[in-house]
Amino acid sequence: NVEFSISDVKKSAELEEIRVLFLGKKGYISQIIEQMRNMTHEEKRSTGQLINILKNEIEANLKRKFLIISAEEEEIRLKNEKIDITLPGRRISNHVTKHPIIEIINILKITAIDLGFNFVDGNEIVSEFFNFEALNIPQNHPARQMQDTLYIKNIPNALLRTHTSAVQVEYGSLVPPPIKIASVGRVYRADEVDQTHSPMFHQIEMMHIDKDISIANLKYCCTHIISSVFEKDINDIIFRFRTSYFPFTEPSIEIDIGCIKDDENNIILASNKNDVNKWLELGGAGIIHQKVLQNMNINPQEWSGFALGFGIERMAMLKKNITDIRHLYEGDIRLMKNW
Ligand code: FA5
Repeated sequence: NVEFSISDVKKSAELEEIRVLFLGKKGYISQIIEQMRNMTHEEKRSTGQLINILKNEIEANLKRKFLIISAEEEEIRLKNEKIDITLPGRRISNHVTKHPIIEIINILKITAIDLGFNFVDGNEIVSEFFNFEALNIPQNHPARQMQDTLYIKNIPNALLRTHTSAVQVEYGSLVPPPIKIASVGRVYRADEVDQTHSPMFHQIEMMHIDKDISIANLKYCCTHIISSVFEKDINDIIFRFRTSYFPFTEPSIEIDIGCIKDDENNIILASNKNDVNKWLELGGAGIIHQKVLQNMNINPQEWSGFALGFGIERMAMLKKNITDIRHLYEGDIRLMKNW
């Protein structure tokens, strides 16, 4: 009878029910023991032996069955938990993209390396000498005034570089020509903050000093960079070279990108010259001034060079249709969405 009911069992929980039914406090075995109260000494002895055998037998059967059932149950559980590695993956998030500034910097790095420039690092805290004097910016120049430049308190002559041009003169005074270097980094100015101006922004600087460097080399370099950054044929981008003035280059030019500014102040790249109603200044450049070459101990009779400095935020804004430079620093995840 016992064996019959145990062999029918399918679940380990049912086995426990059977155990309680036979071996539990109020189970069959206990009931038999209860009835033994009225037996003679001899009867008690023989019945007790039988009960022990029966009890052991039941326990052994339960155990055997439990081992079989639990193995089966384990197999079913593993089968259900099996992972189907052929299922397609779940898309995690399309918010995980590069910050627009990093994206532009990466393009600039690849492009500059393609053009044969080597990247060098510069410090963000520099001496007045490398930020200004070595670049032929005299003491009384407007850029030297306190409202434009952030000086380091208590350290005489130390300031936060106002442009990456500080890197090139320092490098040029350490390494003899030919020199072909580029540098990317943060620069700081006590500028009035507006849609296109931030007190901290990024620049890329490129400097090429060699025999017979001319403005043609500079123009080629500028157009190649603009074309790479906006991922367009240069003929499909409206831009202009405009004569300008920098104390450290002569002649000096600035590069403007033709844009359309709409009623809501959005600034977007123009694809037709006639649509341009706003020229956005991207950067400055020029043929390195003789005095600056001399400051780097380079003989202007023998060597010539060009230098350029582009604003990276402006490129990011135009490429990604970001209407306000401040959006680039707000840490709003929507800035990265779908880019
Ligand atoms: C310079 O900083 C020169 N050092 C560039 C240069 C290098 C000229 C080598 C000649 C030879 P400028 O101050 O114009 O020039 O700044 C260069 C670019 O930085 C600007 O065209 C603009 O794109 C960007 N820029 C300037 N000020 C800000 C600002 N406050 N916020 C964001 N971008 C700025």
